[in-house]
Amino acid sequence: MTRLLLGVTLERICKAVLLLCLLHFVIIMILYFDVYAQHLDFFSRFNARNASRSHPFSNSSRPNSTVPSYGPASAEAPSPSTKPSTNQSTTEKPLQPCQETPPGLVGRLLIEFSSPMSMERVQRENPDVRQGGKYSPPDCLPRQKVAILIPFRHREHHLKYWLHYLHPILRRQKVAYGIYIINQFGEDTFNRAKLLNVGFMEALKDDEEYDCFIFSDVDLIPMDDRNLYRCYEQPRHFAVGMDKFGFRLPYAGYFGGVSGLSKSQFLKINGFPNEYWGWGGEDDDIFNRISLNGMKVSRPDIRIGRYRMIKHERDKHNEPNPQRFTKIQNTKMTMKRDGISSLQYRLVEISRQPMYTNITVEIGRPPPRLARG
Ligand code: UDH
Ligand code: MN
Repeated sequence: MTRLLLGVTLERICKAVLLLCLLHFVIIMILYFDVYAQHLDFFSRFNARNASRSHPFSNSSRPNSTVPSYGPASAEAPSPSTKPSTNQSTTEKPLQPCQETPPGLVGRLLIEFSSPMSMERVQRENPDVRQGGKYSPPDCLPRQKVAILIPFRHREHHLKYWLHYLHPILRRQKVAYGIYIINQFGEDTFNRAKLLNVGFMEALKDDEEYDCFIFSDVDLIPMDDRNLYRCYEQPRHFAVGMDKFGFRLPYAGYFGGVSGLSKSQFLKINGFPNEYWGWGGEDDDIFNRISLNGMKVSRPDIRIGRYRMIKHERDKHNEPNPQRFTKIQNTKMTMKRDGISSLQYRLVEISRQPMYTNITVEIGRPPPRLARG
């Protein structure tokens, strides 16, 4: 009798322990999904990698089941400019315009920076990227030609990760693009916005068909490939939710990190300011230029516009610019004279690398400080 009772109790304890284990497992899974939702996207990453290896003309891409419904912003129509591709495949059928929503997207992506990265690996995994970091989809005609411009100095480590993640994403997005690294020559104070102005000019010299310009920091990687790298009816801010800001927009007028303007939008605001030396303020000035010229910033849904930034310390010669607060008060006055119309620089070297085009440029230094008072 006692044995029987003991048996029953033991059985119940076992069941309870099992149930607790199950509950624990479920809770862990929920937390895992909530906090590190992107980790669940292992399969999409796997598929994406397979796709990059598959034949460029093959249509048997990965299953599409990981693509959830699209947020309101991604359904937004891009600017209507249509352009025939210069890189058409040799198939007999004429190519059709690329679909508004690319069919092979995978949604959330696993982005991490702990595994080592090498340029050889990036090259090996992106055999269809042409010299200079150029690519056009082989199976459809893209509506835009996009120049991606990256302000740069001494960030080779970050660049490898950027190329590793972005080439496959852009390929899935069916973008016709070229990657330009705008490398500031010398060790004078860094000037992000002026480098981007140089990038605009030099990209157009390289290929006058570019009609869309995307400006990206080298350390920012999108966590979702539904954040489409193209130009829109209004200037676009892509980096809406960065990990360093808790995946939220830090303030309503934030325009930093990754942004995109069509050629005409960029010219309408006279490009970016050349006079912001050191860290900060230039993105707010650009936001002001956009508003002052009657345009409105467009953004992807906050759930889609998520980014990881590779952790780093502040660079040498890019200290916070103490003049930035006063300068952003004066955009209305300065934007007409300071911009693409007044840009001056000395080209040092253009070198075509397999995964990008490097443009090294001398952009001068900040004017000597005016005496205070
Ligand atoms: N950049 C360079 N080299 C430099 C400075 C800037 O390539 O020496 C480029 C690069 O593309 C970078 C972008 O300019 O991503 C923006 O500069 P940043 O990454 O320094 O700006 P962020 O706002 O960092 O990310 C501010 C300093 C954070 C210090 C944190 C200390 N814990
Ligand atoms: Mn950074």
